[in-house]
Amino acid sequence: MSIWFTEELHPYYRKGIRVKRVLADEQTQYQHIQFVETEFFGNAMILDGIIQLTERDNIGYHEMIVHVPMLAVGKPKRVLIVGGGDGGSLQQVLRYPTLEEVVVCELDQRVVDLSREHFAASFGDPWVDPRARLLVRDAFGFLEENPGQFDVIISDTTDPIGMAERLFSDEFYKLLVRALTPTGAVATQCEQPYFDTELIKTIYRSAKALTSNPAYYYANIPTYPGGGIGFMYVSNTPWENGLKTPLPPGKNNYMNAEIHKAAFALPEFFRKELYG
Ligand code: SPD
Repeated sequence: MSIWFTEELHPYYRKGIRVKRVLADEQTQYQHIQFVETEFFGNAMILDGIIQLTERDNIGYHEMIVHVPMLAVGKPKRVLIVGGGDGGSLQQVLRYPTLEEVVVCELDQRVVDLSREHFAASFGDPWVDPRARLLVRDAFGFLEENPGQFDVIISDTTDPIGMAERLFSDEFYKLLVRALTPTGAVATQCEQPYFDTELIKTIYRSAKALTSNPAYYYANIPTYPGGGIGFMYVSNTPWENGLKTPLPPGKNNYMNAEIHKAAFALPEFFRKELYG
């Protein structure tokens, strides 16, 4: 028997992965959570019908969303992850010896619980590290209460649908930047150049009004629409500072010095749209 999971994030585009079996299927107060074992990509988490991560290709996403701002800042001590309940970004943040505390602000406790169960082979259990603090709450209120606190903020979110739409607003970006230390840096999940051009342009305009060195960068992730996803780097500290900083101890599977630099090179149509 063969089961195909088909994702339709956009009405004009579909992609599918072959599933061996369903590991979990729950409706929580916030969303429909599914964990599946796939034929090629290992275990995968699907939220409201959209693939969030798979064991095989999550590493490009998590290494790029985490290390680009962390390396730019240099010696990050306090880090906030918005969303990120699956633990993938947390695992990368914990590699930094200078880190004193990482707060993960995740809305849905079940994302954390089920990820601990089904991603243990990939992520181990990063939650047992004493530097990790889980807050099960909405990030808006937390950001409002914590100005000037974080060296790095990673916005590791779902797509801008339903409740998550606010996480792509100008108001949210203002709160992110306000919660940073003066030389701090933010990286956000910032969608796909082909499918989300207008959204990314709007976010870039917000980022440009708030900081002096924002930039968009990209990673290849086969299970995301278009085979990849982009990130918005938002900071007064240039991202290029990170090119001089060595990677933290531990193994990288996607990012290296060449990828770090090349990720900021954009296809011409999109570079013109974004930067003029
Ligand atoms: N279109 C899919 C975007 C998924 C972004 N969220 C990934 C969460 C991984 N920690």
